Amino acid sequence: MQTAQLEVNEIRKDFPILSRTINGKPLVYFDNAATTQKPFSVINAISDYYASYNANIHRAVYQIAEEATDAYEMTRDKVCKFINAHSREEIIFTRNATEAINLVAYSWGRKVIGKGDTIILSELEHHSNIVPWQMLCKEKKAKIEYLNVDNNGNLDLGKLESCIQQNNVKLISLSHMSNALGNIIPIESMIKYAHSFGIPFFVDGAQSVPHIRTDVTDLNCEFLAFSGHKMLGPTGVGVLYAKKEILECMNPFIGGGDMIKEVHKYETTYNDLPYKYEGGTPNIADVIGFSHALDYLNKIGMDNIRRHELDLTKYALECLSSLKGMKLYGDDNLSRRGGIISFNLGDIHPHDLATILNDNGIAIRSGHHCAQILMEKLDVSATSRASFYIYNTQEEINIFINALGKAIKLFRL
Ligand code: ALA
Repeated sequence: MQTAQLEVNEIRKDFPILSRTINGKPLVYFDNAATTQKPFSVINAISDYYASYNANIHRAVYQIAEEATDAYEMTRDKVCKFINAHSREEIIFTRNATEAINLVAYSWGRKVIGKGDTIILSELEHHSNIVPWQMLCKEKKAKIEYLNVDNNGNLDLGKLESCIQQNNVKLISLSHMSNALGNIIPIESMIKYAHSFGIPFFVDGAQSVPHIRTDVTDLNCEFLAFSGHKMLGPTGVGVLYAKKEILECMNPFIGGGDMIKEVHKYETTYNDLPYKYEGGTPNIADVIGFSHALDYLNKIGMDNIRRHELDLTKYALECLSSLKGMKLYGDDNLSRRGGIISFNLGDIHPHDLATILNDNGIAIRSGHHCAQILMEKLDVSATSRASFYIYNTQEEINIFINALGKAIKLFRL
């Protein structure tokens, strides 16, 4: 992996929010696993659309409608290239990764999953990669089997073989990177293994695609979901990648305008891919904004982003582990982690800790991180979570450690 040091000080100038102060202190934004900040290029692209060529897409022949259609469709081409899909027909815009998973559970799942079938998930999953499958399985009288994790959140891969042999497994759906712990799952080998039994594989890439180079042609997964807002883009834009032959066989998710070819009184024929899955006026402005987020990430380079986040994570873990009362969660092996650190400090409740950090200008997430099954497994109700991105620095980690030191004193740990 050829990597270059990020010019973080230059990068920071592109993000207006980073010059804000909170409680008189510079904002230290460490909640990037929840959503990332947006550069000027993304913000400006959205207002430029509304100011200069706001029109609906795919419908009209006048100039601004064509400009809007071109800009929207150009984003699809960029996404296709970004994840190295075979064709733009395999890229469906949704509201977020959650909607992409629900789309597959609804349109593919209701066709393929039947009574007694099994879907394999893991105890690491975000609620978005659990609840849609539970809803499907309840309706179809199918079942879910969970791959267990150990106390560091590492998957017990031994169970996979027996689970496949003992059940009629129709799908394996796993997040590539845990949103709660940052653990990275060996999906490359797991996809190959699943395929050796003819089982399709869904990758929840909400936390991985923004941080790790993702190549769906290499991975050969059937499905991949991710969200634009976790990778510098606006909220309200998600992506479903699915293999073309699968998308062709699925039923539509949302019925309405744009997803049809012809509508008659009692019958409708559906539009070609990818439009068949994009009923109604889409989120045009934000899809266009997302295109500029992809440009920004491409300019920096995904391998450089990964390197930067590993450096920050290594430094933060070293500093955190020297603090009194610190309990760190997640994989001990740095190369199997992303830039997410979950921890508890003595018996300070994570919400209290997050409040103290906020007093110092620092934004972290506290709570169950939409991963209650994992929290139960770790025997905690909540953790504090710091998560990094391209604009974060070692100096910010020092400010964070300093603030944690104040909390230690305040709570007399
Ligand atoms: N999935 C987002 C998170 O982990 C919201 O915070």
